[in-house]
Amino acid sequence: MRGTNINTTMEEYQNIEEQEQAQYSAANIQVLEGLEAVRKRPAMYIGDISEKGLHHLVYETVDNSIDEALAGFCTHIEVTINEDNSITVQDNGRGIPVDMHEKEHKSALEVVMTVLHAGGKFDKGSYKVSGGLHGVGVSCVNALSTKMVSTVYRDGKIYRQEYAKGKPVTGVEIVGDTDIRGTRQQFWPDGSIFITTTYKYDILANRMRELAYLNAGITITLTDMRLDENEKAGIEGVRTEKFFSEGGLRDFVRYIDSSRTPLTGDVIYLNTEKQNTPIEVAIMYNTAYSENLHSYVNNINTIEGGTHVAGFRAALTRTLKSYAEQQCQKELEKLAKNHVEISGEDFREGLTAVISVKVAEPQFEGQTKTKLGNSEVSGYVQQAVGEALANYLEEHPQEAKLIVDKVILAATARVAARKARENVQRKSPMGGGGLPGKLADCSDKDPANCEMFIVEGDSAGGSAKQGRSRQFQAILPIRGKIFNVERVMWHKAFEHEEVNNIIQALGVRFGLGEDSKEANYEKLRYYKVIIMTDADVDGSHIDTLLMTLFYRYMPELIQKGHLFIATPPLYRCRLGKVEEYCYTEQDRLHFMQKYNNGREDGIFTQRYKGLGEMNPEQLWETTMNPETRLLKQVTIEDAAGADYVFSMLMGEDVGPRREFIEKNATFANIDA
Ligand code: 0RA
Repeated sequence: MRGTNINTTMEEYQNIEEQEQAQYSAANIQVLEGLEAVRKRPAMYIGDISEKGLHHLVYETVDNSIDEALAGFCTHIEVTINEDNSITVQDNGRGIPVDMHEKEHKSALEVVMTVLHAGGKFDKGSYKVSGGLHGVGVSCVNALSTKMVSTVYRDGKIYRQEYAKGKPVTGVEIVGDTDIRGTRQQFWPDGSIFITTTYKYDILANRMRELAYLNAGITITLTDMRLDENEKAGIEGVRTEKFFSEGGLRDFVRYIDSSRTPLTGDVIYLNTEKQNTPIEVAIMYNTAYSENLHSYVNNINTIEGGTHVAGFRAALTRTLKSYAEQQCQKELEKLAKNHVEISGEDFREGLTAVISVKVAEPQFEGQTKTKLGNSEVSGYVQQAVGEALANYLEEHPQEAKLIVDKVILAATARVAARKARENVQRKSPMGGGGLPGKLADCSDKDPANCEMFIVEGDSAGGSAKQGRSRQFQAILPIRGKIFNVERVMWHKAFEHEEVNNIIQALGVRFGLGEDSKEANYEKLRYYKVIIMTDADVDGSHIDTLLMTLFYRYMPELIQKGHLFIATPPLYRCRLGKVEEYCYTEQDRLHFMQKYNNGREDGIFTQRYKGLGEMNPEQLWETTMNPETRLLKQVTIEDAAGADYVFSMLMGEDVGPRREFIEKNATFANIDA
């Protein structure tokens, strides 16, 4: 799904400054591959053709401007979602060169826009470090757009070229004079290629925010011109946000942790370079229990980690351990007496950290190509973090003591957790303890065919049991609110009956940190795990609690795409012979508009307050039948964003939580 796009060699990287001075010319661009391939197999180039791929078009375009900024020539990037769902990205860089390309006999602009991989990154004279996820270049964006217009402001002139499906429909024309510099790209994604062409403001905003934190000093603005979309978000008129960070990753960890209580006063921060590899790290300890480690290589979120993360972990463990051995001997002796040994993960409980490295020739590995493979980077990061952390501990003895105490507590709790978990596992399916009594299992035994609904409440559970297909749908009713994983140490989970039932029914153990290997995902008994709750505030709260539980304790269940949320309807609307289920307030208004000139009267509206109000047939028809239902898949596209949201939703502060739920509610405010 992800590729590399850093094609400068290390040697070139070391000479950036000289290169910046080297006169770039069109001859530097090499030609590799045609664009027809992109339209034929779009997924190969941009990952997929869903909403995700659609948004990647923007990232790819913005990355080119980020590169120009990293090269030192651009300070502002403006991203606009236009009223017709086209996207405009404009920067104040040098402008893409428009001179003639020697080999191609075309302008450099045209080559960049119409030839795959001709981004100026294969050439000797230019420097590229920002990474589009696929690194395929803006020509891919062009190929996948019905129309694209490039405008270059350079040398007092405005140059313009227009394309359709990647092919030029005009030459590079001079269309006016200007006293600004920069590049403006506008594209209209091809609806015959993408499943959807409607951009989501929040998805773009999260990535632009992330880019602003990762590249301190660059101003990125995001503007949404679509009045109807803005209105849905409760915003009148044009929506616009400015993302700018002076503190870089320091600000990023503060943002991620804004709903958590800091353990120590300030952020531990380093921004350095080892062997010409820029390394930036920000670390903050909080009083909670989860580990939130976010890592980036060339602005790409390395979800699977890699050598830079390994180096970070090694430095953290080694430095804190050696500090504790020197300064906290008494405490360590006490631990040893109780047969508790500190392990790596204990150093990371309540840790929020962001690591960002820029690697000249990154090797990406792993299932999703988001794992850094370059072995040399591990040592660089370990050295940089080790030095900075040792200095910090030396200079902040009080904070150091707080951190060591927390590590000791974590180790003690972990040993307790193991005992508690071993108790549970003895009762697990593989341990011969059988399935939970509350589970109504399905008859098919092939996990690939099977689904398990986690249903809130016994009455809804009853309807679901009657309405389901016994063959492939299992029902696990749970009662009331399950516990909040953000606020307890993780072994406490095993004291909860509902949590134990879920573990036993799924057949998968929880795995965390070093224990994550123990999470035996190959034993998963259902490939679809579907959370089904009432379409109201309580229901969405339970959704969140369950999602957090899986996010923290079974992250691979989400990463592998097994977790879903069911969408029950809010209303059944009938007028004469037409009858429709409405899943949102908008659906209902739409029904009124379509069949009754927007009038509420003469329409029969049944409002469902909960799943329990539907009879089993209705529940099957609207929410459970794979032919007609709407399932939302839970994904972790944006792990830092998810961390922020989960800690905010689960944290002690009620205000932001209420605000978020109200803002993001898809349910009508029927019980407010
Ligand atoms: C290579 C050389 C030069 C500019 C760029 C790339 C460039 C590309 C993009 C893509 C989006 N915005 C951009 N801004 C600049 C110019 C070299 C020169 O002027 O000497």
